[in-house]
Amino acid sequence: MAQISTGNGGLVVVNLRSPGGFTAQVYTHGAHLTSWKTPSGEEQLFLSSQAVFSPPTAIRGGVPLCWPQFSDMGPCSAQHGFARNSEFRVVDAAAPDAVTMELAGTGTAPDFPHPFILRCRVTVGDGWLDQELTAINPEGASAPLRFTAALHTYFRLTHGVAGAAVRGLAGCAYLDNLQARRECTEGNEDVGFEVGEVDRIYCGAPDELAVVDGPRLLRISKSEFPDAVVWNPYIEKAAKMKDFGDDEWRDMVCVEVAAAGSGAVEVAPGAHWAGRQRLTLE
Ligand code: TA6
Repeated sequence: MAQISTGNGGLVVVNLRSPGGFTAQVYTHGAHLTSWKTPSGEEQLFLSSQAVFSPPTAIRGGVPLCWPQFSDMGPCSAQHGFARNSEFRVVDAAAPDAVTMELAGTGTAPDFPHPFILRCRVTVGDGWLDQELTAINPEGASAPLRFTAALHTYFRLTHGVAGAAVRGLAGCAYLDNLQARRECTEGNEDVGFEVGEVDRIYCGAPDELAVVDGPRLLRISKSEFPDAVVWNPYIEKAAKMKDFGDDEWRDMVCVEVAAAGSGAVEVAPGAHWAGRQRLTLE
């Protein structure tokens, strides 16, 4: 059985442990994965020291769920949709190393008038972590369920941004959010973060990527998420975010498996879609 306890801000958190002692924490607020640690306690995810644990505010760091839209790529008024601001319910915590949480909609939301069931399952293993997002269009729904999405992962850098890169994107087309989403092509095998904000949606990105953190490598494997978003806010953007320390841009990078630039996912009534990421420590 996974252990349920009271976390930051008095919020409910589910504590997972792998057979070899790796741990993870998932809050029911936003089904938000906030921590993934090695047996010796080394944190792999970035969580801002200024993060707010007060719903409906989204927690800054860990893995916010962007659904039913990534950024402004959908009908919702809220950037990244409403899943990360919503209270999920635990539907399966029978195993010590995994939890499934669920959010159901009846189609009454003004900017998303569709019934849906959204599930997030996190499993922590010895040296790896799996996260699966499943969107169900209920039987009898009158229309397809259409959404964009991302697992907006904040990775913690232990050797600073100067020694960091995202590897595996050479030749991939991307939309540059800093140039009105102008379409570009990545010329480097390693995307670095030393000269300014990076905010790019790589379309049709390879399913195998890696975060370089000095001598460390953290591998990302994705399925059913065709795209990958890479973001580091750098100095100016960091200073503008109230729930983010001015210098914290040096300690993190976001690599977000996404269904965004390649277009929306469409699920027929009675069907479902499931996107996954596996994070593996080298
Ligand atoms: O990660 C890509 C991005 O869309 C950036 O443009 C930046 O806005 C970031 O998400 C954080 O968004 P948030 O709404 O969490 O402040």
